[in-house]
Amino acid sequence: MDLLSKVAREVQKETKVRVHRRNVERLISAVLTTGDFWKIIDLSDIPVPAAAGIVKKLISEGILFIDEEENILLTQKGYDLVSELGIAKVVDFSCQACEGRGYPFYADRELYRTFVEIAKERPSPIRDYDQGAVTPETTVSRVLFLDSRGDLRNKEIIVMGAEDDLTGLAVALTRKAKRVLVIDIDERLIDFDNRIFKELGIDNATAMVWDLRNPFPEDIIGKFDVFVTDPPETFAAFRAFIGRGIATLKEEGCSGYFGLTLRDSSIFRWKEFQETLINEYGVVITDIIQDFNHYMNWDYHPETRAARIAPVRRPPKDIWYRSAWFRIETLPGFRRWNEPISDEVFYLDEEGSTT
Ligand code: SPD
Repeated sequence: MDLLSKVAREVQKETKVRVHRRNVERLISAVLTTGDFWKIIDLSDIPVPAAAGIVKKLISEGILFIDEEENILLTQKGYDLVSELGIAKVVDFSCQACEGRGYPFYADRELYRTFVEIAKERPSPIRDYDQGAVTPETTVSRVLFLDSRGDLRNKEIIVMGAEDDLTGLAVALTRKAKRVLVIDIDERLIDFDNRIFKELGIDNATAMVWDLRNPFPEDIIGKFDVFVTDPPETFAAFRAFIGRGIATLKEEGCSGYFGLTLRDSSIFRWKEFQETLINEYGVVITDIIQDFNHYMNWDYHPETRAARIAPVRRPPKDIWYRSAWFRIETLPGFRRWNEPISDEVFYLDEEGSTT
């Protein structure tokens, strides 16, 4: 067995996070590109525990080392391996203007300016609910994406469990939807939205406190054209946010949007998520835009498992936490899931670490 396969196997055994040989190869590519641990994760697209495990294992194999400034670097043995295996640096030719999304936030300058101004007073992210807000550029691009796919104008839209991103507020600000309902567990965000709706005279939008672990009441089931959410990556949260989101949709041909990250879940889990969407819920994935969502760093990082298991103490400086933006559509015979969640594992499991 070659070294990369051995590292993958041992890291998987120790961390319980599923990884394969090419994850190790990609991480070495990332080290050729940056010495910053958090950017290495960003470029490797693997969960933090796996990245930390691979870096530590490659250090013990004499392939990597950490310098006094906590940069992760290749040793001479590492460079020899890179040359033997033909491992190349990570390159990125994605569009810098739209930040790789394909939906430039500046296409609606008025919305962007208004949103940025209002969001200055937003409540800060808290650890209790795994909060970590996306950039204003991301939020506005989400709205433009919805609009471009025919999922905004005169539509009834529910935004669930993701209002730290203020996507429901941004949708409401366009005044193009027929109705907007924002649901979140955090009363601070609900009060913030309701205050802005009142101040701006937006009377077709309302916000309501709800814990998504609880089933939705009947007056929410089957009443919306579009749902938007951004769950933590555990299976319980996937069901509570996305299963319940699908349950709010009126009929076939309705759509749902959500973010899924590879920083807190593996590509193996993505396969299981996708199987659940297709086989259990009866929906189809129409779009996946990788790295669409850019999250601003959160103040509680030093308290997280991610910080504890990292091979460096230096906290992230730039944006490193990103997620893909999914769009799904219901098909005839789609199933509405609205069961209670009793699972203890809601925000964190072996693959997640940033809460
Ligand atoms: N705890 C870090 C911030 C995480 C924000 N949630 C991202 C969910 C992606 N589906």
